[in-house]
Amino acid sequence: MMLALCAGCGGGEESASSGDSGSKDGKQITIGYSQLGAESEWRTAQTESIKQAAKDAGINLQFSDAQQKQENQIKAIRSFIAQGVDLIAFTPIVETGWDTVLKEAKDAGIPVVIVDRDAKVSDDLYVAKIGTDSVAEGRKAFEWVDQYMKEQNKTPRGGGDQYQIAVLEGTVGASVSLGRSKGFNEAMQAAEDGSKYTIAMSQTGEFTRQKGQEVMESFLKSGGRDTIDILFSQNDDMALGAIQAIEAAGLQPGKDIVIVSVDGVKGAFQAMIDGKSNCTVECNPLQGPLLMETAKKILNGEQVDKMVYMDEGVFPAEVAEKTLPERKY
Ligand code: GYE
Repeated sequence: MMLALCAGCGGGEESASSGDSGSKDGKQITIGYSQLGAESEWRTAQTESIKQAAKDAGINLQFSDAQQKQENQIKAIRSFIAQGVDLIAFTPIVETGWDTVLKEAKDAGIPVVIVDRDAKVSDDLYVAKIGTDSVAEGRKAFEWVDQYMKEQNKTPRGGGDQYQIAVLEGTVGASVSLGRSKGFNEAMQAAEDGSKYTIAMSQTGEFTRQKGQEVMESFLKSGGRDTIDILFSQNDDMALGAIQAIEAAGLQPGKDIVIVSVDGVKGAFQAMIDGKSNCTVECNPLQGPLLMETAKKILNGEQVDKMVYMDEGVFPAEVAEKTLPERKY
C-alpha cells in the first residue's frame, strides 16, 4: 500500500528542484529527521528506507542519530528548528516528554510528523503520525501462541497446569513496548483458555541482541531452565540473542521453549528455517516512501490522514523457507 503511494514520486536527484518532486514553491524541500538510534536489524532497515526514499523523492534529508538518548533527540529537533527546515520528522524513543520541544516547533511554524513509535502529545503539536500498531502486534503474538499450544498439546515443563511465559520487553517507556505488552496481555485475558498461561518472568532486553541474550541467561538461571514453556520477545533481535542463551543452557530453542517475536527481519526467518524459532509477527519498517509522500502533501497544503498504520502480517515457521527470498529487510 505505502509503496503504491510513491509510484509518482519522480526520479532521483535531478528532479529535485523541478515540478512538485521534492520541491516547495520550486525550492528543494528539507526535512530534519531525528532517528532514535541503531539498536536492531529492524531499525537499520527503517533508517535505510527513510534515506533511500528521501533520495528517490529529491528531498534533502538532515539525518540525526540520537544513540538511544531522548535528550539528543530534543537537541536535534531544536537544531532543525534553528536551521529553519521545512518539516521535522522524528521517531520518539519514549512516549512522554515531547510537549515543550514540539511546542517550539509549532511556534516556529514547522510541521511535525511522528514516525514509527508513538508520542503522547496533544493533537495540535503534530500534523500526522505514520506508525506501527503495536497493540495489534502483541495481540497477534498471543493468538498465534495460543493456537500453537493447542495444536501441540504439550504438558507444561514445570509441572502444574499452566504454561509459563517469559517476556523480553523492549525499551522501557517506548510506546511499542507498552503496546506489545498490552496487546499480548489483553488477548491472554480475553482467551477462553487464558488461565492456562502465566507470565512468570518479564524484563527489558532493550531491543538489542546482546541484552536479549543476557536477560534470557538470567531467566534460565533463576529457575526458568526447567519451567519456561514460551518466550515472547518484543523484537526479533532479542529473540536471536535469547536463542544463544537457550542453546548454551543445553535446551533446544523452538522446541523446549516455543519462541514468538515481533519484527519479521531476515534473521528471524533464518532462525525459523533452522528450527530454532517458531513465529515472527511482522512490523513493517519500510516507512520512508509514505513519510516522503506525506511530507510533500503537507508542504503543498494538502489534507493528510492524522494516523496511518503500516500493513503487517504474521509468519510462522512453516512458511519461513518459502517467504525468506521475498523479504526486503
Ligand atoms: O520492533 C524494534 C526496534 O519501534 C517498531 O524498535 C520499532 C521497534 C522494533 O528496535 O526492533
